[in-house]
Amino acid sequence: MAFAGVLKEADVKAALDGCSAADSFDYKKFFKTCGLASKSSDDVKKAFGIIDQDNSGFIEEEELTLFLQNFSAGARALTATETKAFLAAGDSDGDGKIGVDEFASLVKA
Ligand SMILES: [Ca+2]
Repeated sequence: MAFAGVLKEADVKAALDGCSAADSFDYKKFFKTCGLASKSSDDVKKAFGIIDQDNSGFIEEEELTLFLQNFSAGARALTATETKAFLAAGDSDGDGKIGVDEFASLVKA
């Protein structure tokens, strides 16, 4: 997985299992369960870089939809409802995407 070396595989599996049903994704629970919430800000930045697949410096809506697949290639895509809720929770300056500081706040929420 893309987070090997940062997160424990069993924790990631537990986090993914916890949101396997459509519309059950809860970012607070996910970040806590996978272990990212208790990582250093360097590790959180590293995670941001993985999720920002096109290296634009922002996590856009399309990248948020595929969020779970960064943790496991076989994971489901987020539903439109989940993606919108996730974006709304993170996008504090209202530009429609999530920057690294916004991401760090989400992870530590
Ligand atoms: Ca991006």
